[in-house]
Amino acid sequence: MATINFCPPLIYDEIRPNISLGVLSLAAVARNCGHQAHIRDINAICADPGQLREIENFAGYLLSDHPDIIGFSTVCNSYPAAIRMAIACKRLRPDVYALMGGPQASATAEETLRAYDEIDGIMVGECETALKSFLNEFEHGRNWGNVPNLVWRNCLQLIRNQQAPLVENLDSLPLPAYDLSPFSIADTGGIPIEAGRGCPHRCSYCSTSRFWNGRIRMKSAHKLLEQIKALSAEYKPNKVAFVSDNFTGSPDFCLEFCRAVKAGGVKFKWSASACVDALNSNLTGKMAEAGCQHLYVGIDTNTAKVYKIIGKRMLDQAFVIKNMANANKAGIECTASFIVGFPGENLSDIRETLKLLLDVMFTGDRINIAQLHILTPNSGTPIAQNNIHRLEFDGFPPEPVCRLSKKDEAMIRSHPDVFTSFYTIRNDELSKAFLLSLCLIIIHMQNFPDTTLLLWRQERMRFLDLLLSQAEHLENDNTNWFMQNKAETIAMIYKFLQQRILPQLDNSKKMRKLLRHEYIINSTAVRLEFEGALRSKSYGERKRGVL
Ligand code: B12
Ligand code: SF4
Repeated sequence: MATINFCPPLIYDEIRPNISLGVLSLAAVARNCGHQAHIRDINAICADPGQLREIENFAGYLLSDHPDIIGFSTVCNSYPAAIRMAIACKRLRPDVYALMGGPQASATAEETLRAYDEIDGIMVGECETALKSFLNEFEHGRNWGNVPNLVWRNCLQLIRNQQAPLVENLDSLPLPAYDLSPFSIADTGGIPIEAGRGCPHRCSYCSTSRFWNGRIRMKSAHKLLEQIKALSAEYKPNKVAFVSDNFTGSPDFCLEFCRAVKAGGVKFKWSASACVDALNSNLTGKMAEAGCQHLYVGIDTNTAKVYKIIGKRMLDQAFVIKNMANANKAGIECTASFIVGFPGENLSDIRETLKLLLDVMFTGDRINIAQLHILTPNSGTPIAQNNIHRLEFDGFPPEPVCRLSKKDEAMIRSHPDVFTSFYTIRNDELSKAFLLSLCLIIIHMQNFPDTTLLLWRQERMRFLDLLLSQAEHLENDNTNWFMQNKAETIAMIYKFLQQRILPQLDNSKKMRKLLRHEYIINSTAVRLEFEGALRSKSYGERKRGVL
């Protein structure tokens, strides 16, 4: 019997219930084959995010119970930390096998093994089948050439073994080992259940299609209901967060699932991810009837030029707004995700994206959350490969959620091929500081939802131009707003709205009152997350009090 300790990816922005289904699925596989599996999740034991800067200090914890193998699950933004942890573990216990898997290690397996001798092997792609074989070889013979999906060193040579076929029927996978998670499932607010893997699209910036071999596979409606019933009985919350790349990627599956929920008479609330083009009134109506409350919707952009760069069919702006309104009318709130920073994107493209973003926030009776991200060129994606010579790194991550230490920074600079996603693609017209400032304004402006709505409805393009000019202003400001705390940033947005926008309006008395009111709510409860209590009431309810 082998013992394997799994380490989930670090979540930086806050230490929260973090259920990493990938490692729980593998832990279930290991246990079913008679091995011992533990989850060693630093997210669960680290009370102060500042401690993550010296991540090496956690090596003793990761190695507790004396495992034979330490298995790191990796995503792009915590990859330097994962590698540092692996190195620290090897220094403490040179005999432990340091194994890595997950999207980031899979995309950079050879590059990582070449750069870091301490990593013994990387298992790429879907690993339930491969892990069984690895654990078997670990016990009997260690002929690593027999283990599918493994990239490993044979003397000094790197060997990439063939990959096992994808699991044909996801229903056949064991239930993830939820019982091993150090987080209480009851605290998650929604039991995370994997609904499927893959997506029918192939967006040029996304690592998914390569990772799951360009296929979409969903569990059957029957299996999902069976798992929901079992998990709800055990863990109580009657909300489910479906985990998959694109829950609506197969509309047939989606309709079948909604039918099965209705026929089964099961009542639970759920959230999922979706593509905006699928959200017709029939589907959204059925999803809402089946209990869907929230959708995470990728919209990305709003110009033909950028759609072409992404490799997606251009969607008409009116169609996107109509589909978002369909979801809202059915009673589903949405988080809509947009991206800026594509190669060749210019200010006028960004203006179009922001126009759509603001329209989407206020489509119907409900308020939607809008996210604006800077493009991260993930390793191995077409967009990263085609722009390899335009990648730049300025010492800051492209998202505020991950704070880099000096050690991380040095690693990223030394190995751009391993840590590509920390780089941005040079844009001759728009600086990264400008794009970051814009993202920051859009994120935090949403703490003033009613003021923003009024400004957008009354002023439209004048408001948009002021937003863009404020981003330019911050671009040239020496304060690093991404390093400020949330209260300081909200105060900055308040000042911007109060001092730069309202004085330009003819009749701003009502707006001033509203802005002040929202600022007070924020100051007493800044700490609320966007998706928290501030937005828990339907927008319609609040709007009636305002307009
Ligand atoms: C749910 C989810 C989240 C949740 C995380 C919840 C959680 N604790 O896991 C939230 C919303 C918080 C989130 C945040 C982010 N996410 Co996310 N997320 C996903 C999503 C949709 C599902 C993850 C999942 O559970 N998959 C199901 C499991 C079964 O698959 P898996 O984890 O890949 O595990 C399999 C293999 O990878 C492998 N494996 C995994 N770990 C290990 C470890 C070992 C030792 C071995 C051998 C094998 C192995 O075996 C598993 C079974 O086959 C994926 C897309 C996807 N379909 O996977 C994106 C995805 C992982 N996210 C991604 C990104 C970019 C992010 C963010 C950086 C976004 C941002 N800008 O902030 C943050 C990073 C947060 C963090 N540090 O973890 C990217 C990662 C790309 C990359 N190259 O690294 C993905 C792939 C989406 C995409 N298409 O680009 N995310
Ligand atoms: S639709 Fe979403 S999950 Fe599918 S390829 Fe595009 S970005 Fe990735």
